[in-house]
Amino acid sequence: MVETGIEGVCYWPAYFDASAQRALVGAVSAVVDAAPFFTPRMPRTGKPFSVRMTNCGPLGWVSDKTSYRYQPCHPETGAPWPPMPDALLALWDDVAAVGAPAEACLINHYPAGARMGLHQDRDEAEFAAPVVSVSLGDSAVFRLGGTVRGGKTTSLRLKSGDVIVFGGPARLIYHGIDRVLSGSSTLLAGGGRYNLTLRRVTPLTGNAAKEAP
Ligand code: MD3
Ligand code: FE
Repeated sequence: MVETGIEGVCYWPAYFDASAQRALVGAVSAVVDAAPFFTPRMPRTGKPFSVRMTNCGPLGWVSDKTSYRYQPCHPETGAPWPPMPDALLALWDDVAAVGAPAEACLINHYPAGARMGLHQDRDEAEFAAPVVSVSLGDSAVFRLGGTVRGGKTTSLRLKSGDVIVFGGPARLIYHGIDRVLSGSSTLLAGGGRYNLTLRRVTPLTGNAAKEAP
């Protein structure tokens, strides 16, 4: 683990080696076969995101003209999200330090040119649990700010196999992806980048609530 100088942000460069990355891509492909990528849209305006999304686990994040929300089924097929791969449950157990499993894994696909503007993640009902991010494929220029919009920001290059955890005071920071560096990895056959984010969505209860950091 590497210190980032930002309280609550833990960074594991190359947490997954090349063979573990290939296994994860296989697991993501199986998820995508069952739950195809959809194009999320901004609430109200309906403007499409440049990032495509799908999910696995009991709950998945979706966004359409109505709202941002978590739901148990795919917005287009109506099928329940596929189960979370064991490797991701094991990652959560290793790095999240909360006594309850991840409930949602959002899979973002960045084709060449896609980006994600600065935002906070606040659609979960539990901010005591961290968000755990895994990067696969092309490297990305990741921007992190503070908990208020308009503050100072720093940037970090996330590479394939990197894991970064946002907990405690960092759980509600502004963050986004400025750009993806096309051709920086050969992991994904079609190029581009995947980002997997593991989250707790519903409130921690019992011992998990008492023991959360
Ligand atoms: C800091 N994803 O899915 S990963 C997102 O690379 C999202 O696709 C980006 O922002 C991506 O919401 C950034 C790093 C990340 C993810 C979630 C966070 C940083 C975070 C939640 C809270 C604070
Ligand atoms: Fe986010």
